[in-house]
Amino acid sequence: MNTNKKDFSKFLSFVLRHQPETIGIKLDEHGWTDIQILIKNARARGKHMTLEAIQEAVRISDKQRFAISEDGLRIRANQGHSVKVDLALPVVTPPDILFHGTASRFMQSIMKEGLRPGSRHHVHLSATLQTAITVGARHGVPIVLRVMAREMHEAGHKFFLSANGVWLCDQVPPRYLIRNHDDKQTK
Ligand code: HQG
Repeated sequence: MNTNKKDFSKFLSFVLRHQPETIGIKLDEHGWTDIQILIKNARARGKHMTLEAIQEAVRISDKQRFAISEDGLRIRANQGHSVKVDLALPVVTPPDILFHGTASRFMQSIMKEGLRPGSRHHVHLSATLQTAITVGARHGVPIVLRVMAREMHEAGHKFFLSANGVWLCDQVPPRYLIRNHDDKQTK
């Protein structure tokens, strides 16, 4: 993706996940916003935007970050929000193991407190080791944790699966976390 397209996608993430008010748009309770109002308000604030550019950003997003409603009129981010929205995601039984990629400097705190959502709504977990390594590398030297998802599920923790395949849960207590030691072999 070229820099312009990346910036455009980051801008969409910013207003659809974190600060819709900066361009005067509102998200409904499920995170949707009207595409024409988004375009109009972005333009009024000097951010050039067209329907075609939005449709392309949705289509080429490497992680399928956005969804357009079936009627084509609204858009939302599939996950990653800090603003309060209810994505109305189904509760799903997780696989036995999920992965969480983080950075080595967070490990001490994570092994003490468990995984916390921080500024986001949920803790984000990956289905594959490789994805977790990529997520962790965003923060520094990547470390991968194995999450005993099935055991958590059996103990009553809820798991949700976003439309773009990210596993979400409220928190992960430390007893369900195991350091994965194969990180380097898969690179
Ligand atoms: C860490 C990207 C200290 C956590 C990715 C992570 C993902 C703790 C950081 C999505 C902690 C939060 C989310 C504790 C958790 N003490 N640190 N107790 N508990 N942490 O970016 O999971 O490109 O909010 O390990 O692909 O890295 O945005 O979450 O390192 O799916 O679409 O606190 O963001 O997708 O960082 O990434 P983030 P994340 P997008």
